[in-house]
Amino acid sequence: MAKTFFGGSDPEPLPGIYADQAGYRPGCRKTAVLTFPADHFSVVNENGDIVYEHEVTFFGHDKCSDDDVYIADLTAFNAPGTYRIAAGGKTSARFRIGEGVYKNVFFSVIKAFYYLRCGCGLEERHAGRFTHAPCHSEVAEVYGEGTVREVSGGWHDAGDYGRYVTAGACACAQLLYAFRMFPKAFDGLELNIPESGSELPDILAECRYELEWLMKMQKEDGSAYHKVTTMLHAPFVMPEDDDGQLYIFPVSTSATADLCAVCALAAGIYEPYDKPFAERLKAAAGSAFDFLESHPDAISFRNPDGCNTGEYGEEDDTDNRYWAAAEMYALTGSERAHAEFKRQSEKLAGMPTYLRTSFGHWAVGGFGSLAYILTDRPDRNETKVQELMGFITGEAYWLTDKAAESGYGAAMSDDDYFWGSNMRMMHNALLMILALKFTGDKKFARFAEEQIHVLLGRNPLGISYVTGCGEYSCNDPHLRPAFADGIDECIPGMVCGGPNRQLNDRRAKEIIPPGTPPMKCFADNKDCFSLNEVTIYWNAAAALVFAFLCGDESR
Ligand code: 9MR
Ligand code: ZN
Repeated sequence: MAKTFFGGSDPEPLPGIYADQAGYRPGCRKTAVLTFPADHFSVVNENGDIVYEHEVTFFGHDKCSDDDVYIADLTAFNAPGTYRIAAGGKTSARFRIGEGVYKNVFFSVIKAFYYLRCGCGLEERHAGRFTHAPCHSEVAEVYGEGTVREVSGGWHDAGDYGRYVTAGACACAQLLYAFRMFPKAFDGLELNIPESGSELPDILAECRYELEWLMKMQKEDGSAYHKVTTMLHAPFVMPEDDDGQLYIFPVSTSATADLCAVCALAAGIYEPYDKPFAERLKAAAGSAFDFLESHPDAISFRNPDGCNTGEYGEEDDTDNRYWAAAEMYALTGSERAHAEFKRQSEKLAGMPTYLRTSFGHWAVGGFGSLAYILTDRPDRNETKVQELMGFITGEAYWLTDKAAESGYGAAMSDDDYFWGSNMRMMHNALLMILALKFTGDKKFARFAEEQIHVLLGRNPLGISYVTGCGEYSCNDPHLRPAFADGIDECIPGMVCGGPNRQLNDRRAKEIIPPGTPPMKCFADNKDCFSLNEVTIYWNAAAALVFAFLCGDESR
């Protein structure tokens, strides 16, 4: 069982040698971090034999953790196996060296979506011990109207049981792009889900579960309801025991645009496998697009009084419309969609560049840029494509500098440690992966992989932020079924939010002492929802990076 780690004010449970607990691939750079001085380190195998020795080098002071960092560089050691690093009488957590070291964690972060399915039961043959009865399958009341609709299905968003259109569209898009860009990673990836064994790749079956729900959230006029949740977050009960009244909350243009975008993207991807489904997706995207066109002003969503579930409110929807237009253009090649893409691009030109390079959940323009860059429509504007690739590559260069300055190799600065910082770190990795594709510069591959090392344990708390993945991994996330099921081990493959210097929940403020360095503002404590909750769009962001590591041969 994974050891519970409380972080914050608790004494440091680990010895100060921090490695990626999944491990490292032969031929790749392999470093672990020591937070104490030592002359030499050893790599020790499972029999306790020393198989490699090398000197430790002093990196310097690391700002985000306030640690003095020393590096154990074992790049030259490539023999596959299971090891620990030893230095100064201390040893690291276990890790592996081998080609397939990310395979299990890649599988787990994707299987996690199945565990988050809503509106069905999870059966033992697919879910092992983590079963539950069907949940949230009753009709929901349209808030303010009193009518009801059937909107069952989709994934629970997170540790709560809400289902939110923008968040869901974004997570689904990440997975679909992972499949589109790195199909090799999904070759033979059997998820053991109810749909397994059909012609449709399992990853697409899992995404379809969400897409079917998203289409239920679309109104007859093409617009999309923002979310379906209870009025207040449920207590820590199993999903089938959450019996609060379900409400469907009002339409927003960000939800409508994101639904349009992801359905258009999906229509192209499912077309070779399931034409009728692709047609339905295309029709849904088309009617959402029509709605947006006839409603040029943003319709924003705000939680009504008395509702405390996720808001995902966005005042401005330019980046959402930009994404929708780009996907519609890529799917249909229509002049109308292209013109709309140009219009939204011009609007974004007067706004910060990150709006065209971000991948969710509050800024989705990166998907729009990617859709435009990846399309092979002959009339696309090549100058625009170069410009967009330039934005992404420019950011990626800046990120590699950041990573090089960090003792832990994280392409992150103090300000990046906010709610869901692991998503920021994974998005940064994605920008570097895209820059690798655009430029062929191999240093991007190396720095992208460094972000995974940080996620999986080479960090100042020595914790793997993915449940069930690593000897010292998060095990107590803010995830309702993980507690209500009475099983000590958490459902595996859940990516926790990560360090958050803003400490946005009461418990985090109580247990993390003032002045704690940003990269240490974390506790694996279920009450600290602003630190260790899980969400579909954090998992999906990590899945994309793992797909690169498992499916890209260009390194
Ligand atoms: O991930 C969201 C984060 O960026 C916001 O700062 C935070 C507060 O608005 O909300 C997070 O999203 C949560 C959502 O509102 C409800 N489901 C759980 C999400 C993750 O904590
Ligand atoms: Zn449910």
